[in-house]
Amino acid sequence: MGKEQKPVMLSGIQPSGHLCIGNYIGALKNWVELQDNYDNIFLVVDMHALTVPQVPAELRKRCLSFVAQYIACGIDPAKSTIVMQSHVPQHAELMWVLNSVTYMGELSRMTQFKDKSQNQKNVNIGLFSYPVLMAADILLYQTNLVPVGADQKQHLELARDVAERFNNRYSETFVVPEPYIPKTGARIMSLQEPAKKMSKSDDNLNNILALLDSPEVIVKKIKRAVTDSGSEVRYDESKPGLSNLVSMYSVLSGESFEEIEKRFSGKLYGDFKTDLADLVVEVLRPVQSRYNEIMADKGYLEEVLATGAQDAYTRARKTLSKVYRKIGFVAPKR
Ligand code: ATP
Ligand code: LTN
Repeated sequence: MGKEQKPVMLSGIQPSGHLCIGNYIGALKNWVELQDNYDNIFLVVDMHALTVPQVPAELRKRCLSFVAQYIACGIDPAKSTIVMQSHVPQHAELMWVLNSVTYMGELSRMTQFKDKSQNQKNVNIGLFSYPVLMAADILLYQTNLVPVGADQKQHLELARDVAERFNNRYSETFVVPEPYIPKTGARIMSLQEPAKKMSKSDDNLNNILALLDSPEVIVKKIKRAVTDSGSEVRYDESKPGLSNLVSMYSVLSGESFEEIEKRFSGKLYGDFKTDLADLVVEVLRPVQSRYNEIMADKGYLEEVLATGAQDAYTRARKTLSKVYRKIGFVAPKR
């Protein structure tokens, strides 16, 4: 089957903080596993990252580092188009059109907006309209499948609603995308505060396992991870700290909860944590060594991004021209 005949899969991550095991389990790992069956676009959404404060020089470095980490995790530029969002101006252009088919009420209900705007004196408009830009990212490429963690489900529903509304108002234009949310690991929790989600921008680095953490740091963080009272290693929703570690173990080893319970029956939390740390270190070892190789060759990264931008630009232009025609804009004479 030619690349163009496969259904389109698209996803993206904001270049903020440190890519972490939550991002890997909830998103990146699934991108890699699904990439052979789809026509793929993976974005580094630098424009979304502007909605929270950034130091320009650090943002620039982080954007390239994220591209290298995508590839190091197994995204193959020969099979997948890797795109820096700001390299394709149609994302912002389509967003503007979609702003006019999105309601204030819908955006006010987004839990990510409520969380991120909480306790802030001046909330920027970008934070509010963030899901409209995400809808534009998805709809621009006629995406069929969007693999994300559970926290993005609501944003994806909005993208579907906006697509359907546009299609109803102006006739069939956009594919209505489906989410892909993994059964286990869709919401990896913080190591120290298991009631909240692990987030790559968390100021407390003890809450996250970063993909680039050294083996020593990983061992230390897992050893210190909050577990609940008791001694039996098992998945139990009333024990969020332990269950979070069991979920991580399950996804990374491919073993079911029952198999893990059997394997650690009669053993202590400490034994389980030691094995989990070994597992995480082994999963991340090849990722880190590939990452170091890729980062040593900046020319390669630039080439991947140039190819990605070119491919994405051509596709994005096609959708945007169609949108402009449907809404009644006059086409420029070429
Ligand atoms: P930030 O703290 O910078 O807002 P984040 O860690 O929440 O970042 P995003 O850029 O919002 O990460 O998300 C990137 C992808 O990783 C999304 O698909 C998201 O659903 C997924 N993801 C984020 N955190 C987790 C988590 N704790 N468990 C599973 N998936 C996650
Ligand atoms: N909002 C997403 C990142 C994102 C995204 C996308 C995910 C931006 N555009 C398109 C999937 C498809 C987040 O994870 N915070």
